[in-house]
Amino acid sequence: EVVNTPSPEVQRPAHGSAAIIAEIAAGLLAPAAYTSPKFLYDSLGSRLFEAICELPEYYPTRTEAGIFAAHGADMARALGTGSTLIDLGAGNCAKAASLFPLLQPAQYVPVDISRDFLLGAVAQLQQRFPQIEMTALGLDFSSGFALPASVRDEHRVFFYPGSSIGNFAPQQAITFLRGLHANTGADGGLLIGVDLVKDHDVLNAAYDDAIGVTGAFNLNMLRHLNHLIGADFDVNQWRHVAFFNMDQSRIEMHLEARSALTVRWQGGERHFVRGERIHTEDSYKYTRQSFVSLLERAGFATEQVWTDPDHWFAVIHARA
Ligand code: AVJ
Repeated sequence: EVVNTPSPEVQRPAHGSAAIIAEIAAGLLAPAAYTSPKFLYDSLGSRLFEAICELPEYYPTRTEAGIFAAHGADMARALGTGSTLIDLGAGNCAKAASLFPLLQPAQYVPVDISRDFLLGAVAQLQQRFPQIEMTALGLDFSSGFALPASVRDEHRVFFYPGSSIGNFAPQQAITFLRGLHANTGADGGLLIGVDLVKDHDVLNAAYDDAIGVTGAFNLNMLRHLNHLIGADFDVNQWRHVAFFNMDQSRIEMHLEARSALTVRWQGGERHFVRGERIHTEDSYKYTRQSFVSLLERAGFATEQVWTDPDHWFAVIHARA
């Protein structure tokens, strides 16, 4: 094992647990209960998401990887080397790492809410790529964020793969992308992955797989909530529900109470009737045109769109 390599710089967030409890409680107490999908990602949740990416039904990751493999050189030409590559929701950092040989960024800034998971991944990556300066940010960027001074401001490229933008409703996505736009200099850009509308059976299977990994991923949020807000969710009393909502062009994930029950947490409680649901995630699906126009409304000009032969997924390069 190589030891004598630079170690990545680490920024830690303040633990606003009171704010987190208030945020989660507000969702659980709403008439139609909901939670933010960011709470799917504790360390186990991040690992379950990695497992999802290997499921035959979950096409986005491998379809996008195919697009990177086929067009990575083209993307590197468009983006240029020596960039400050800011990887939003980096997770295990595998997607960015696969592009390093072509993209050759000067600085790599992975950002992820699942801090410990991220730090483990970056420590390994720094050993493989000692020449790239790495600054890991373990924070929640979903409601906007300020980049620390240690992030270079030249040639910033925001990398937002995997169609995680789909977790935002379109109007929120525009607000979020405007925030990125404000942090992208004139010489910067955006490389973003977007899942496209397709056959509904394909979509439904991707979020309700045969061996139940996505169900475990969804249910694991309850364990995470127990930890975050001192709740007493019993995972056995809930089941995973996922379906494509055509009117909204989104996959919805819910957790449904198998029987009437009461959940208690630090400072609150809620009764659920049998069949009542907690809405845990949306995953919006776009057409190529609808997403390009969304980018435009956020101030970004689309330069190039790469897709797979079936047009299931798109990777888009846009300029500020
Ligand atoms: C990480 C948000 C892109 O929406 O497909 C996978 C999360 N949820 N299976 C997605 C997810 C259920 C995923 N994103």
